[in-house]
Amino acid sequence: MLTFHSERTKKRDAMTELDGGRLVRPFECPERVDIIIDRVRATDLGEIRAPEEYGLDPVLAIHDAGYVHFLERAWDDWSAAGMEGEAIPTIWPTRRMRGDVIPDTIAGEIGYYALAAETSLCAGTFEAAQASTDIALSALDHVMATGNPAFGLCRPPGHHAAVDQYGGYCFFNNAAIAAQRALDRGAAKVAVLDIDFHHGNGTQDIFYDRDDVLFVSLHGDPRQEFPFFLGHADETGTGAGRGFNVNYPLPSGTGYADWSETLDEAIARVHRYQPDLLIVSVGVDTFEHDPISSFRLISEDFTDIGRRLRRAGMPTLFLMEGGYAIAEIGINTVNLLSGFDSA
Ligand code: SP5
Ligand code: ZN
Repeated sequence: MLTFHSERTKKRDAMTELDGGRLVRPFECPERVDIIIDRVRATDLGEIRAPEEYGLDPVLAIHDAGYVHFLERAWDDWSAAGMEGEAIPTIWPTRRMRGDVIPDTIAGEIGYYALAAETSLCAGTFEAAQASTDIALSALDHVMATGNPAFGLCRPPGHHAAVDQYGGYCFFNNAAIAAQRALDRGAAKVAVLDIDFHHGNGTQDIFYDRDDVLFVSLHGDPRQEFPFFLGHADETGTGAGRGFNVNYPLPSGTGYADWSETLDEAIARVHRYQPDLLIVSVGVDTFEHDPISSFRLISEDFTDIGRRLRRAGMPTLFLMEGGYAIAEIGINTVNLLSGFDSA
């Protein structure tokens, strides 16, 4: 399988993540990409290609223009305001306040556009987010042109990013941007299957009232796990989108027996939809040793996931999302992709 990769993704190298009341080095770090690409090479998964540049138009087809331009200038504004650390919000338009007036200074704007505080903004974030989207779109164009699968080694990830909010390490929603381009280029229906440990709140929200994108997600129950405020089983879509959103929240400690049974149900739902394209939001943070997650998949399980996805028999685009057990991230990710190729 072809992999799309860019060194530009490493322009995001934040120093800080707010974790347990301390500032730690982010779990979502540039080495993730190095380790995956080393494994792609070591296993001869296939050719590695650089992405084309698509500019901001496909990003603006999903995201709010004020949001995109905020991200473009946020680091400069934060620095110019004399802040000494990386950019972290401290107040949000929560319940009982107003969310309809956007502040015009950086300390307020950042709370308006952030959905979580663990994700610091730093120099290079915007450029890396654009590179990540270029990777997704290049991989999409390959799948659409050839019908063959492709892997977009996106970083930063995308599935938590909503129309006008970043967080959960995500800035531009790569899967949503790719799905929209596929529709704009002639696909009638796209399915997004999100197998990251965390619920893809951004992707769900973007397509919640639409029937041209089916969103199906397996994830840690939001009663216990990030992002906490979306991802319940009763979220099934609204308006035209009713019935086109499917959540499978699973308890902490879920192992592959239960997880794979749920995957088969999810694949059956996707199959009934008969999409022209399947986009898989690939997180390998379901791994037993992931430092921030609580499922119990082992490395061999990822190979089996790939095989099951292949049997679904659809044109498939894989986009990287989470996975923070750095030592095994290459093995787990490439196991999934080579399981797909070998089935
Ligand atoms: C793309 C993706 O996987 N984003 C996940 C973002 C989760 N961020 C919050 C994680 C909080 C985990 N706290 C665990 C404490 C371990 N020291
Ligand atoms: Zn995740």
